[in-house]
Amino acid sequence: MTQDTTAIPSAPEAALLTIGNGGEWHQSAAGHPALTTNQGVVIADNQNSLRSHPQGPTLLEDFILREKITHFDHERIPERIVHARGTGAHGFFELTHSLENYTTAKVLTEVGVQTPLFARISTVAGGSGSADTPRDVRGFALKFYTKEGNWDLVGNNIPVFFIQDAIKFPDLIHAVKMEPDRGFPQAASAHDTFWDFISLTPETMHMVMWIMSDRTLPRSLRMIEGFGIHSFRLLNAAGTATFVKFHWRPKLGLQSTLWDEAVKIAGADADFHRRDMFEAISAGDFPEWEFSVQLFTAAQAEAFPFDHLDATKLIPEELVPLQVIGRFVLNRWPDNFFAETEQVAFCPSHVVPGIDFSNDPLLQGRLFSYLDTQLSRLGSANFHQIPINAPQCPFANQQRDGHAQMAQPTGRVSYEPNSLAADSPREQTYKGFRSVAADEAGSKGRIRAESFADHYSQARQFYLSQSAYEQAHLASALVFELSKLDHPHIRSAIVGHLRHINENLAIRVASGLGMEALPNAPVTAMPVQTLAASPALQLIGKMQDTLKGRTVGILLADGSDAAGIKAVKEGVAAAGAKVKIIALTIGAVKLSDGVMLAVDGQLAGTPSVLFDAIAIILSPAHAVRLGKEAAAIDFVRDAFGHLKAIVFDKGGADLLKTAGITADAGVIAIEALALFIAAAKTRQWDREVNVRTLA
Ligand code: HDD
Repeated sequence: MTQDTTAIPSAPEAALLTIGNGGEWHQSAAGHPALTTNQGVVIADNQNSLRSHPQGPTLLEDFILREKITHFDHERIPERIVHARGTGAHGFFELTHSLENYTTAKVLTEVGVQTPLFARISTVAGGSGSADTPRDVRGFALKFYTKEGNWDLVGNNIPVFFIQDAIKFPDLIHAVKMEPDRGFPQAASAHDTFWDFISLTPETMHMVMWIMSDRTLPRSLRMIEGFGIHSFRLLNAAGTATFVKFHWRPKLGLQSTLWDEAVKIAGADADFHRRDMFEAISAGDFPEWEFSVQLFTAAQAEAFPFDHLDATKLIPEELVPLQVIGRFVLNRWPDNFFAETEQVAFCPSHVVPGIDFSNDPLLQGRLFSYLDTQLSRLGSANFHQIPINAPQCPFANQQRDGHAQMAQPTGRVSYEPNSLAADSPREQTYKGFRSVAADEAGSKGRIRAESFADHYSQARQFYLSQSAYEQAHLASALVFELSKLDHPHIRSAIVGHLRHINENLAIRVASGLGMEALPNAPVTAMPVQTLAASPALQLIGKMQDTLKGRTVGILLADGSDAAGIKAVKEGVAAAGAKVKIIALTIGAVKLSDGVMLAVDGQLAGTPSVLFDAIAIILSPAHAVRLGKEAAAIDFVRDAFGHLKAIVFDKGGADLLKTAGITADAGVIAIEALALFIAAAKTRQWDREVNVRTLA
């Protein structure tokens, strides 16, 4: 028999299922609500099934057992075919500059109004249980619950895409997902089928530059940009259309990890990004993005040296500047992961009056795919009734019935027009959604526009816009990925493509792969242009001079200098970062002044990859002790190898020496703490040539 011995938990621990048609709650003596079946029958024993006698079989009659197990058996729904691994949060969008000259959409015209929003940030290739930090594009989907209906902006953290036409999407995804005969690799592009597809699909080359850059290794989901990618259209009251691209930029600036770091983070904390977001929002440290648009007319678009309807192209900021029109803030973690983050359904076809699509053939295919996928993923055409998906404005129509119908419409009328129900919903000719009245003429056919034929010029522009460090990382990433292939002809084909992007890049990659000669470059449809470099495409240049959102790990032990630790903690906190205390064991350490200091992480389980910079504050005796611990040596060596700032005291210096670390500008004695704080705001890029061979 169950006993009510515990106190009633308070929210958010309390797990009340509040569905029901009212009535009195059954209460136990201790005040808990009674445990019931889904039919509301109070359960007397939730520990034992119904058996014919103590040694006898379980009885089929046990409806309580059967209901519970049946429900459990059906708890999982199909995971998303792509973007299965995601982190979601609630927030709001606030407009700061009206676009009323361009659109009637209230979300883009009512300055100061806060529109509720739900964001989901995801990796693409891995399953829902995969790690947060593989090299991958991050999906960045926004659902604006506007007064005029839901607007979904389903973007990525990269402004271009792999392919130009949606008909290629299943092939792209089949190529990157784990290979069908062996079921691996999970969440990785470094395998033959992906690069085979890429090598045979030159339109992917621009995106390949982006995915091989550090953009696909974010330090935090709070430190990535977002892009709507496609051109959309805004439509104003006069019926005039203007093309628009959407961008959003993190207030914390951009920051990435290094590849070796990302790999080690996956082992140390597979939930690194999700945990970071959870902890930030829980601490009231709400991530924020600046929201911008690029606006241009059809006539301007005609003059671009590329076709803006081709999703493998971006519009450089130097050509069409970004206009900041608002911001959004993520300030509330979901109450329930499944109900919200898993069941949220984004569809690019969800737009509101005043926002319309363009003829981008990738977008056009997406308009079909997302609605379709929700039907199999969420199992019903009524997925819009799930609270996370329901508009936060009134909605009414004559659609009826279907699986999991939650509404109970009354009356005999379920059609329109009708003369029988005066209060039934009717179309609103002047207020409702209108499409842009575009003239469309030409010959029908399976067509790839000639204006889509240049696959290399913007790839070259991206590569040439990067700093020397970023170019080296990109080349090394290509060497790593291609080194994993079984088929040499695929490697050769990729290097051949690279020759069109930049000969030096091709040489670096070929030499990193041990190729004796450069393979031939494929024939191009048109000459490759050398476009003006666009510094806005860099990542390192977009890091901000701040420690906000960052964490410094202090490695210490019994007897560590209390004054030194206090100075580091205060200095780091003043610069806006968090501090975590790491020691050999969890619990507390006794500092030099006798004060006990609580430990946040045990050394073996809290490697330095989890921090942005480290401090080593040790007594000489403990420096000797820790010098014999592989985890301590790895702690400092990895921090050094990952180009992090390190501050040390005398004992710390001993440990650094034991680990074989030679001081440089980023390895700083505690007496120069201010230098450490400044160095911690970036990576020690100049150190890199001393710690690894870059392609
Ligand atoms: Fe997609 C999910 C982003 C092209 C088909 N996509 C999905 C998600 C994001 C993107 C962020 C996850 C949404 C969430 O968190 O639930 N997808 C993009 C971007 C693209 C893109 C930025 C190109 C610019 N996608 C694309 C194409 C197709 C799809 C061309 C199909 C023709 N995408 C899907 C999908 C998914 C999806 C299969 C899986 C789960 C879902 O839709 O809801 O329908």
